[in-house]
Amino acid sequence: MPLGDPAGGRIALTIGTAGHVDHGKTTLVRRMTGTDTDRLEEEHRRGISIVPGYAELVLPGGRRASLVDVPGHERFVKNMVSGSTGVDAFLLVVAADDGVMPQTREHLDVLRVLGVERGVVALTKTDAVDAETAELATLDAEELLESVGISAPIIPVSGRTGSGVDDLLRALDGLAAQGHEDQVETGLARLPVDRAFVLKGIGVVATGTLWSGEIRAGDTLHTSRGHRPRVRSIQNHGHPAEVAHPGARTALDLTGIDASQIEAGDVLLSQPVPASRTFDARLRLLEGARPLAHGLRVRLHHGTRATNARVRLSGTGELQPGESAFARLRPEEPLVVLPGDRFVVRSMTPQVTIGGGTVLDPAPSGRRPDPGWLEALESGDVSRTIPLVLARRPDGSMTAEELALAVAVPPEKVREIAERVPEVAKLGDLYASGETVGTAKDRLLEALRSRAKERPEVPELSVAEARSATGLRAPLADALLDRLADAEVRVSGTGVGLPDAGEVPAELEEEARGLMVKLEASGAEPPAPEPSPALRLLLKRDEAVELGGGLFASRGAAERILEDIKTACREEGEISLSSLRDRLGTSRKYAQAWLEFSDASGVTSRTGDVRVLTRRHRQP
Ligand SMILES: Nc1nc2c(ncn2[C@@H]2O[C@H](COP(=O)(O)OP(=O)(O)OP(=O)(O)O)[C@@H](O)[C@H]2O)c(=O)[nH]1
Ligand SMILES: [Mg+2]
Repeated sequence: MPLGDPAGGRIALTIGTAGHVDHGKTTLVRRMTGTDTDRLEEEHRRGISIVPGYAELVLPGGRRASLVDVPGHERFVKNMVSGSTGVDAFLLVVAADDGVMPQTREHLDVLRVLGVERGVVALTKTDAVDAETAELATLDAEELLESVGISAPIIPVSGRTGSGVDDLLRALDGLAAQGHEDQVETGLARLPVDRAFVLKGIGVVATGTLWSGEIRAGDTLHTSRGHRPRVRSIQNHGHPAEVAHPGARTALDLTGIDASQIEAGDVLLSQPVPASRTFDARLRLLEGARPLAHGLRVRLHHGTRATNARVRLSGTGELQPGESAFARLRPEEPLVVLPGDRFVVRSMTPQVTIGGGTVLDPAPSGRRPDPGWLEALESGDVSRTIPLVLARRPDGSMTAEELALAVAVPPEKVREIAERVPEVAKLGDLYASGETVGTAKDRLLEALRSRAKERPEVPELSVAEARSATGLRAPLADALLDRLADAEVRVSGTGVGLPDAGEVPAELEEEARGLMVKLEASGAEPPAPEPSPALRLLLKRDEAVELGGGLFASRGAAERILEDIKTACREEGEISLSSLRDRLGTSRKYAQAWLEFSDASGVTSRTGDVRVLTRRHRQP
């Protein structure tokens, strides 16, 4: 950043030139900035501009503007469109000796389609014409502006002599004082790449005009193709900079990416945004265009990318000139589009600008556009659209940042609105449809109630079971459990239950006591009770043990028999099935069950036909 820069490195305005070939755009830019925006040898040789060129303009009030000088030749309108994305205001150049020509009109169309409706007209080459010719050209320009409903001052200048240039600079300063177009600060940094190349000794460099957000040295960015380059350093209009601000002509020195992995047309993002294979939009046809039929293929320009796309119109078979409709666009190459983004549409043959539009839904569901939904999105009423966005993701949830991108408002605004809108539930950092969350909660409580009924002795669901009972995806389910914990449910180390789940119903307690008496009384011949809540309660409390073969004993009886077995082994050195049978005065079946239990408890181990004490039980 240059020393003493009052704007702190910020660009007050990004201005795009426009105008017919040879009308004097580059000459005027050079006159105002001292920068020759025709960098290519071929441009010098042919005397025309081919690719957009960039210059920094310090305005009389000290504000800084970024100037994009576009080519006027009809063959390079595609480059003009790419250069004009991210522009706030136009500098329409009309040569006094030539008047309004086809690309004067087409460039203005492109700018209008991109939503750039303020600017100034420079009537240049006034040094080369008489007053009458200049007057005619002025009338021509006035008529053009009027025909498209744009008002802008028309300032006579000469790029050759410099006359009128001060007036022009003052007019541009007036625009800069108004600042940028209302840019939605969604918090996302987005840089459509217009050049990517390898600079010897530096590495991969990508350049473009930063659309939104900020990029800092050290940031890791995301490309639409999933690469994650890191920003080693930044230049703004050739000055080293710590941070790139919106509107700035930015060059990024990147690491972690090969030159083959990034190209003009890509976009660099501060967070990953899925590229759209199809999107829904409001599509407008220019007044002078031919009617557009449903299903037609067009050339779609978005950011610095141009691709073929199929247009499906909604509610009409043919779009008339000057009219608009909802449409679904299916680009041949996936595009990173966000709500509110503008795009330009050109016909395939002849290649002329026929219209453009505004992206409404970058990830539409359903087979055809849903007009009710698109109208809601278009209304910009986020208290209406946020609940709709969430309701369209019945299993899911979104963060404020994700919602911000979906409805094109800043995340703070999402938080503020979501707070007030009853259809939106907030769980931790996640937002979800109130209805989804309500249903999930009902499902969970129902599952807990039925578990308590079926298994009153262990009336809990594991956390995994509780999650799946909600029907929500894990992060949202966990957030819901968190929210309900301590009030509506009890979450403990053992699982999730209803708050009163710790208390065992009195009848069950009584039944368990009765069963316990039975187990105690049966001594060496344990019963085989039906599996019941009472039995499971005793097992859970470790008051009863399972011997195998469906036999259950009280813990006390089991300990006594194990002691007996230990004593026998210590006396005899070993114990056999028949000796235990005689000792307990029972049948082979029970003796066998006890020996197996003793083995399972680690008291004995089997060697041949007999059991011996395990090492740990050899000493009393
Ligand atoms: N007499 C006169 N000639 C001019 C003036 N401005 C530009 N020219 C001449 O017009 C020709 C085209 O000028 P450029 O500035 O390259 O025109 P351009 O609009 O940038 O052309 P493209 O970028 O190819 O569309 C050059 O020969 C210039 O010298 C002017 O104010 N007076
Ligand atoms: Mg030029």
